[in-house]
Amino acid sequence: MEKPLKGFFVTLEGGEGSGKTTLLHRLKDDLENEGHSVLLTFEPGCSEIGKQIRLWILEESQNHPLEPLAELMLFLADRAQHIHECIRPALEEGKIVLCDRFTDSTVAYQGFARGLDVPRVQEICELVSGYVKPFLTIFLDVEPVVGLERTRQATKSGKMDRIESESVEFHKQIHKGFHWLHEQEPQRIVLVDANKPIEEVHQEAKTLIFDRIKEYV
Ligand code: Z5A
Repeated sequence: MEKPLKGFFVTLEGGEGSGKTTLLHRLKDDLENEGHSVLLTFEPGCSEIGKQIRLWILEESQNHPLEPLAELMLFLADRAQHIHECIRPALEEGKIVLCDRFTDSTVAYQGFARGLDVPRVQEICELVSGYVKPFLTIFLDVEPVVGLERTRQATKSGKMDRIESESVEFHKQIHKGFHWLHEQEPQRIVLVDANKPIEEVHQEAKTLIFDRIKEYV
C-alpha cells in the first residue's frame, strides 16, 4: 500500500524566460532558512532515465522531427519516472517539493501549442500523476517576446533548444494556455506578474508560499 503524502507540493510554471529557475533557488533558500526540508526538482530530466529522455526531447534532429504525440509520450514517461523516483518519496518524507514545470506545462505546450486535444491531454496527465497534484502552482506571467529575449540573452552559445527555437506564435499559444489554466483553477494556479523586476516577483512568490503553508499546516 502507498504511504500517505505528508509533504507540500509547489510547482512553478510559465513560458520561456519567465524566471522560474532563478526564483526557485531563492525560494528554496527562504524555506530552508525557516527550517523546512526542501527538494528542488524540475522536468524534464531529473531522474536517471529522465536525463536520457531530456536529450531526446530537446535536441534538434533535422532528419527525424519529433511527432507531437511522441513528444507528449516522452514528457509523460519522464514524469512517471520523476514521480516514482523523486517527488513521491520526498512528499512521503514530509518535505516541501518545489518543482520547475509539471502537468500544466504539458497542457500549455503539447495541448495548446502543439494542437493536441486539450481534454485528452489533461486526462492522460491525470492518469500519469495520480494523486500527486500540486497544492500551489505559481504561474509566472511574462510577455512571450520579453521572455524569449531574456532566454536569448542568457544562452551563452546563442543556440536555443528545439522548443525554444519555435516561432513567436507558438510561444503565444503557450501563454494563452497558461492563462486558460489559471482561469480554470484560480485557487491552485496563482498568477504573478513576471514582467516586473525579479526582486518584486520574488517577494510576491515568497509571501504566497508562506501563506499557503500556514493554511495547510
Ligand atoms: N516542456 C513541455 O513542452 N512539456 C512538458 O510537459 C514539460 C516541459 C514539463 C524544458 O526546458 C522545455 O520543455 C521547456 C518546456 C518544455 N521549453 N523549452 N525550451 P528547460 O528545462 O531547458 O527550460 P525552461 O523550463 O524552459 O526554463 P529556463 O530556460 O530554465 O528559463 P526560466 O526558468 O523561465 O528562466 P530563468 O532561467 O530563471 O531566467 C532566464 C533569464 O532571465 C536569466 O538570465 C534571468 O536572470 C533573467 N530573468 C529572470 N527573471 C527576470 C526578471 N523578472 N526580470 C529580468 N530578467 C529576469
